[in-house]
Amino acid sequence: MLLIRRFEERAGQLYGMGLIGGFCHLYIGQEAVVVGVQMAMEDGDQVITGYRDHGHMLATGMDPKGVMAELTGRIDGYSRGKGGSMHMFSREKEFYGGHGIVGAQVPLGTGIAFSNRYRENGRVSITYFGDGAANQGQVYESFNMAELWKLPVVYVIENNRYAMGTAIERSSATQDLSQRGVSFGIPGERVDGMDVRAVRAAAEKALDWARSGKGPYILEMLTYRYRGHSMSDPAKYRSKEEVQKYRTEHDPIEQVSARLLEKGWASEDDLKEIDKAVRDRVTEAADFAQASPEPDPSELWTDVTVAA
Ligand SMILES: Cc1ncc(C[n+]2csc(CCOP(=O)(O)OP(=O)(O)O)c2C)c(N)n1
Ligand SMILES: [Mg+2]
Repeated sequence: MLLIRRFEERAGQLYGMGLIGGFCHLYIGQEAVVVGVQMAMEDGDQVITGYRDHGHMLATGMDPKGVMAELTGRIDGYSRGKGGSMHMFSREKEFYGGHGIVGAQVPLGTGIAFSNRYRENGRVSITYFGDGAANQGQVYESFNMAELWKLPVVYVIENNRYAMGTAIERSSATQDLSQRGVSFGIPGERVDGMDVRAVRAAAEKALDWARSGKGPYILEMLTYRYRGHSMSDPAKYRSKEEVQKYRTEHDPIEQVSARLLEKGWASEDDLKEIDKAVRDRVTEAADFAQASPEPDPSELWTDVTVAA
């Protein structure tokens, strides 16, 4: 969680310095979701998500150097500098993007689950999407097929209460998103997405369900993003007090630090050392990214389409 937090802070800085172009959606505040789910996963399980994807990549074990180099549009990035923040992939780590079209990853993630079922490989597709995406039609077409064919997919809805500048109360007729699968017979659960322990426990249950052939499962993670929707956000749709309240009372990392100290499992010095090690890793990634060259203009025609 700390690696994601520090990585995202640095990405925000590099963006401010003009080193990252295009879109950039930071994951700060939501770290417990991907980390708790990842802890429940087995090797070979796949992850797919939308454009707020840096945390998901780091959680799968993708190299921060390659992610940062991609953000800065360099040749050593995961998509050789041509995908940027929203379009990175790693077959090795079973990470399937990175998708800019809201909700588009849901049928794709369901398709991955179909492939798992077809091949009987025992893997589960973890398909993440937001509270805004939960109102997309394609989500419900996917739910129908997933339950009909008992596909091994866990839908993780990251409900951070806003879709760009629109609060969920203004856009959703029903706001308990864990129940969005009821008419298809898909079970769902609401989870405190700021508590990594709660996320892990719920994910273990959901993954067991899907892996044992019972079909899809929905986890609605109640979470919060501290930063703007993207790097250009007028921040007029919520109060500073609301953001502050989440930061001080629910921060996923602070919760863990406080628990470690309270139980005597770590000292202040131990925590400082962990923070330093993480900061060093992020600095190394940022230096690597800036030292990596931009792609040659001839690269414009490579890796863009795959000939059959
Ligand atoms: C089909 C489509 N419609 C609209 C947009 C513009 N858009 C980008 S992000 C976003 C909000 C989605 O919010 P949510 O699903 O809650 O995810 P979050 O950004 O909170 O992680 C919108 C409307 C888009 N990219 N694709
Ligand atoms: Mg949202």
